[in-house]
Amino acid sequence: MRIDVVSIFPSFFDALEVSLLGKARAAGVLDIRVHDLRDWTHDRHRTVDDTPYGGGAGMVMKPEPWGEALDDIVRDTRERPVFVFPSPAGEVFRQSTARELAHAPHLVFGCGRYEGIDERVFAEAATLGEVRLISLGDYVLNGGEVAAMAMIEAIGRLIPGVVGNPQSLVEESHEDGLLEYPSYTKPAVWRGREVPPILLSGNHGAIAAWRREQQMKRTRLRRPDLLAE
Ligand code: 6GU
Repeated sequence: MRIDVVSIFPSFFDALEVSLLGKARAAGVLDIRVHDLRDWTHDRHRTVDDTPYGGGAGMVMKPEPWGEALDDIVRDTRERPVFVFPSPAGEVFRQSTARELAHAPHLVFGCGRYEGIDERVFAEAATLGEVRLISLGDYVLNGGEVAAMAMIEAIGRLIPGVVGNPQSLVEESHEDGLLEYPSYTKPAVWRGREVPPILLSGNHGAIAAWRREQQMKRTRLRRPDLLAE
């Protein structure tokens, strides 16, 4: 999978060089290219923003650098990419969103700052591929970078060969619509706290039933909204 990222703070994405995603990149499973939006400016100050038409607080990202950046990125590709613009005004990102996007051969993340990107950029991107505005949830970040990082990690780990043991992908929170069961490791007693004895019983059927029950209990307690769905 190829992923392009456009941002005025490319160093936010340095962390993509570590851990599982870093290994997948080094192995050529993930082709991640991070770009500085200012490389597509032409003035001495490398200006990417301007005041909003109609007035109001804050600044809006100018369309011209975005237009040139997106044109350059699609120039050497055959398939139409999916453009993801992280935005608190977008649809909410879920595990199902990650699964959908993991099938795309080419993703382009456009990270906005300030009050957002000139709306015409989204219409322009829609002539080059599919456009999705996606939010991490109902709270406000300073820009799309941290949101894009979260999405790239959630999507990237679903790509075959990124996570070593594919079974670890199915046995986790949200994959089956429930929260994950509690986990324990050695020692069996730590600071007077025992591991639930059933996990030491060797009875695999009973362990599976206990884990399922724990998943249901936690989900009812912490995320009743998931059971309503
Ligand atoms: Cl995707 N962007 C910003 N700026 N804030 C957010 C968000 C995205 N998701 C939640 N809050």
